[in-house]
Amino acid sequence: GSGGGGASGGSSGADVITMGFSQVGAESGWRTANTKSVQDAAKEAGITLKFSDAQQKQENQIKAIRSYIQQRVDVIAFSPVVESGWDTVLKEAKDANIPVILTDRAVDSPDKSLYKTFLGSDFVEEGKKAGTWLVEEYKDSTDPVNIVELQGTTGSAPANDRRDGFQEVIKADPKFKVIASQTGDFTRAKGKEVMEAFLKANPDIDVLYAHNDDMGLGAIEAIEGAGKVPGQDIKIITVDAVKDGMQALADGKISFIVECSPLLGPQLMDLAKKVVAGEQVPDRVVTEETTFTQEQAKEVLSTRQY
Ligand code: GYE
Repeated sequence: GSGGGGASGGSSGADVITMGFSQVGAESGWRTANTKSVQDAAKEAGITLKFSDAQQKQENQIKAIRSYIQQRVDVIAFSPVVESGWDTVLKEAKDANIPVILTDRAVDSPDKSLYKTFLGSDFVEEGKKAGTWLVEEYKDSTDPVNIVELQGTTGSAPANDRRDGFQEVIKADPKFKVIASQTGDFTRAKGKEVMEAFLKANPDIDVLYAHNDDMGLGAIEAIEGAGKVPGQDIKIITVDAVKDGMQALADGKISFIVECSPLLGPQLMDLAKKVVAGEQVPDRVVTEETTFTQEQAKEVLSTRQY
């Protein structure tokens, strides 16, 4: 595929497609499952994958994208670690006639012509689902509900949107108070560390809202370390529904999980083939997702793929 002189990124007809993929990192169980999905799907689709891991750093992603442009891959796909600051490099790809597909996370570039499509979850919707569960859970109580929030990576689409969606739902009732909110960078280690600080500063926490399972799992260690019972003394809501999260949910330590599917690989490869062939694709492809209670987690745990 690469090296040819065709109008769109150098691919011509029957050639094998080469995709340059810049992954965020390996920060969570979700990310590990997402990487595997992309790699497996590329193999399955006969697409040559050039893969790089940016270790949660935007500068590394920009470098990777520039190198894919230089190598004249047929299509670039990436999961932008943060929303802002992509216009320049996306313009470079566009000028080189290499189509770009956003996967998993969005960018805030006003110029939508800088990428072909965006495949991934509706993170605002996920935040709303988390808030809706909470409102229902406390519907019979008038006491204040003290919430602490472990946010995802600062400036990332899922952190911004999961915060906003949740706020939008809980703000209707002033009894819900977010008493502390800080980033845990989507990792277990940071989730634990920040939760320890939350527990020291706030003796009366009712609920933890963690933007992903991994931070919630780290926080569980902190809660247990402080002599409290996760799921009882402190109710925990998380997002993702990876295996370890679902296990903690089935065990009663997590109270509710909003699903976010990392299995984007097959759809990504389909979109890539169409984009390289010059076919029209929808500018937004939203992943289908559900939610899980403790009972539901027990039922589906054994069949969970990731
Ligand atoms: O929820 C989190 C990961 O961007 C949807 O990134 C993804 C998020 C996911 O680190 O676990």
